[in-house]
Amino acid sequence: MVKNLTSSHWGPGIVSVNDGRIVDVAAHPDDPSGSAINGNIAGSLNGRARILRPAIRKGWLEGDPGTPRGERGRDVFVEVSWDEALDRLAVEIERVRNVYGNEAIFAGSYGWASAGRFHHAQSQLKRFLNTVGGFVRSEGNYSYQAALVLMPHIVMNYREQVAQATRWPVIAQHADLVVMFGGVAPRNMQVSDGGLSRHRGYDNLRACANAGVRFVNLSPLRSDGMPELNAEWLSPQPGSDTAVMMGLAHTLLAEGLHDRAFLDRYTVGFDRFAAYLTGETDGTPKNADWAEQKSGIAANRIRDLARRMAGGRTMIATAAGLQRADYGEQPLWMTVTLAAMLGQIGLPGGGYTVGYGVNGNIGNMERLFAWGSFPQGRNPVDDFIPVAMTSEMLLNPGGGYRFDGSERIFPDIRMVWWAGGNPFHHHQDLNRLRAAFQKPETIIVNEMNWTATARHADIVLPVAAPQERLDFGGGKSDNGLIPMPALVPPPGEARSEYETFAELAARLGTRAAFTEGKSTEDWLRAMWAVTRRNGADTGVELPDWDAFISGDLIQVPDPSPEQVFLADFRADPDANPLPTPSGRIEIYSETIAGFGLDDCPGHATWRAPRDVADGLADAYPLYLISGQPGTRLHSQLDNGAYSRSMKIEGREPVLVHPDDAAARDIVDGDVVELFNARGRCLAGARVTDDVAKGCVFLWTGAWYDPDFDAEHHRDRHGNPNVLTHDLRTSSLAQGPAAHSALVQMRRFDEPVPEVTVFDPPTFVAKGDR
Ligand SMILES: Nc1nc2c(c(=O)[nH]1)N[C@H]1C(S)=C(S)[C@@H](COP(=O)(O)OP(=O)(O)OC[C@H]3O[C@@H](n4cnc5c(=O)[nH]c(N)nc54)[C@H](O)[C@@H]3O)O[C@H]1N2
Ligand SMILES: Nc1nc2c(c(=O)[nH]1)N[C@H]1C(S)=C(S)[C@@H](COP(=O)(O)OP(=O)(O)OC[C@H]3O[C@@H](n4cnc5c(=O)[nH]c(N)nc54)[C@H](O)[C@@H]3O)O[C@H]1N2
Ligand SMILES: [Mo]
Repeated sequence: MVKNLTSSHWGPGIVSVNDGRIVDVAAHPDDPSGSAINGNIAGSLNGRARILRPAIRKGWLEGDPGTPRGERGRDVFVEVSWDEALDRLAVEIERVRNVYGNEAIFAGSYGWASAGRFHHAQSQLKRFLNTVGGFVRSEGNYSYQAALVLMPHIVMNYREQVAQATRWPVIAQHADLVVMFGGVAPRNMQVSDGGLSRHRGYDNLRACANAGVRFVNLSPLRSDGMPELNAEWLSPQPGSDTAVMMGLAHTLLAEGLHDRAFLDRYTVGFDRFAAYLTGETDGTPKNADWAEQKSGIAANRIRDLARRMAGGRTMIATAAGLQRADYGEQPLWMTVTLAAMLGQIGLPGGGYTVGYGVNGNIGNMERLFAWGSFPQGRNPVDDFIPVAMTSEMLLNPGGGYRFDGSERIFPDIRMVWWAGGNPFHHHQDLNRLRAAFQKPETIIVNEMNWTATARHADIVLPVAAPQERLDFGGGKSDNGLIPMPALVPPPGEARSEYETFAELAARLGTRAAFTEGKSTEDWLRAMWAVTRRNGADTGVELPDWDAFISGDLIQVPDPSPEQVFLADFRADPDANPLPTPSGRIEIYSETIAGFGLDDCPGHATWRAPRDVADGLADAYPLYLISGQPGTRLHSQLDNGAYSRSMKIEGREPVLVHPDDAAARDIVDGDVVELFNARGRCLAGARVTDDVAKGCVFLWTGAWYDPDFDAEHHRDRHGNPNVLTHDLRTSSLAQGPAAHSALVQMRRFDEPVPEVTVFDPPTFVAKGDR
């Protein structure tokens, strides 16, 4: 009998409790590849950085309303009672609404928060704000913003694409070759939004290799391909995949290996693209020799790969990471274009997928029916910003910008509220974000831990962790329902967001609208009733709430184990047209061409990454890649044992090629400094030929720990976003472009400073200095 279940985005866990405290969390015994990230939970929830009481920044307390004093991020905090925090917050919300209106409140609050259907931080925050007049939201995500905006123009909604991705078992049976741009990173398959009941992807990928499918991994990191795949490893210069794909496409065209019949029947605009590919329009043929110059991959290998791709059943698997880069729309459009030229879209095991590695369920599992959810209500404010424009918005109120063809104006934000995200991990150019975070009159952060974001707030509200509150888990693309009983009490005065918002709503006269008179358990029983009814409608019988919450996790059937992406469209494109203007795949898009954007014209186009085009490579010769960390989810629980076990002298590891290390007198285990004109950070050198020469790979998510006495406010810990730029993919999608940054690196010979961010900030009594 499985007891003490919990659920995280990285899978189900079994919690060991001693004396009212979590001492360990192990993976579920039935999970064939349970995640070691569970090993962070106990240490972080019991850690020194846990927020135990509401706290208010001293300079905010001392200033007049609307004119806070001091500098966010440097200031000290005063711990206060819940009543004082909520009384002051209610008055401040009223003031901001009366003086500026709800359009001055930004609660985009992007972030992963925690698994659990009810205690989802953003849903709680947004429902509360919707009862008091609404807020400016953000649209899209940091994961695949370019795909979200581009794909509907050229194929279809991106989220539906991944939900319909060809399944790996189909690939095992039918494919000869999988060409992975950016790999299918096994470390990333630990995670899926809202959780996953089993990690199935590893066995499914191994089955492909066992069935004789060959893999090619084009990536700066060898380990983006699972070792068992025995993938052939090619490492194009970061940001040059569009050029490689064009070299492949040119070879197909020049050698007559493209599928003209497919292009005629299922696509529009190939001839306009072909005129660019051959150089007819700009004098530059994008052939394999040209692609070699851009990418560093030998022309003969590109030609050979093109022939192999045309010679059998080929799946092109492009990682979402490729589009988190300058002009990130282009490798996507080129993936679709190349797959269309091969003519295998809609065939089992052929075609393309963007984002197999983006979570553990894509290509492995889908949800059969919708789980019950906590309703957010209606937002009376309809203004929004594209998700990665936070700094831009705060620094340029009233400024204009382009997004998906429209012209938009930034709102004038006075209050910022974050619950369930960590912008001082996730956003690019953190020095710029620090400047932007000085602008608002009030910043509120709900958190479990004293992250850098909490330290940059004025009012900080402590939150109970998933294992400290009653809930149930159900992943967005998963088949599992997971009981999440409250196993330990929250420490200090931390409490659930539902309790916090209910009390705040009471002060603002909207308690009844927020709670509808229900307790947490009432809501959960109602959400479970919806889940049960939706199950019954699809022939799945679920137990009642009491039986469920005291039992083991439940798995419901896979709705589509044999799924092949776009099989229906291929079978009959007239009966099943795509939702594009032409009903076909748009290799050339009149719509996008009509937007008149220099940085995203009407067909896939080569653009060099900005730092490279700007000539920064002499001063900063190394490409910085900052992918997702294997030892945690983003920045979550970074002070837990598993995450800390991989650090080097307490710093985040940076992967360095032996030649690049030797050229700088760096050996494995050294503390190094990474820097460019935007910022600098320390990290621990991990010397390995797993990473391509000329690239350094620094995992994202180390809690930002600025040293205000050092140049550029050097981060002591190793957060790559002090080095990334805050320019976005293009004015089409305005997606984050974190993977395009050049840096320099040196051995750090000065005394190595202590990492301070795992300790709480300084607290003072009111009136103290
Ligand atoms: N350089 C670089 N930067 C990147 C990326 C990259 O590849 N390179 N990747 C980007 C991507 S794809 C993403 S998705 C983002 C992720 O960015 P985020 O989603 O912001 O990262 P997380 O660390 O998951 O932040 C979640 C925060 O919510 C808190 N939290 C958890 N549960 C709760 C809760 O119940 N209530 C409250 N109030 N808080 C809670 C956690 O403690 C944590 O601090 O990062 C982006 N940033
Ligand atoms: N353990 C763990 N798993 C996670 C997450 C996590 O934080 N931790 N985060 C989850 C989230 S929110 C997301 S969005 C997904 C992200 O999933 P992905 O987008 O697939 O992940 P990334 O790690 O950003 O990028 C994948 C790989 O692309 C490669 N790459 C980067 N730039 C280039 C390039 O220019 N060319 C080529 N060919 N390759 C390049 C890098 O080597 C990198 O390892 O992962 C999810 N899974
Ligand atoms: Mo993401």
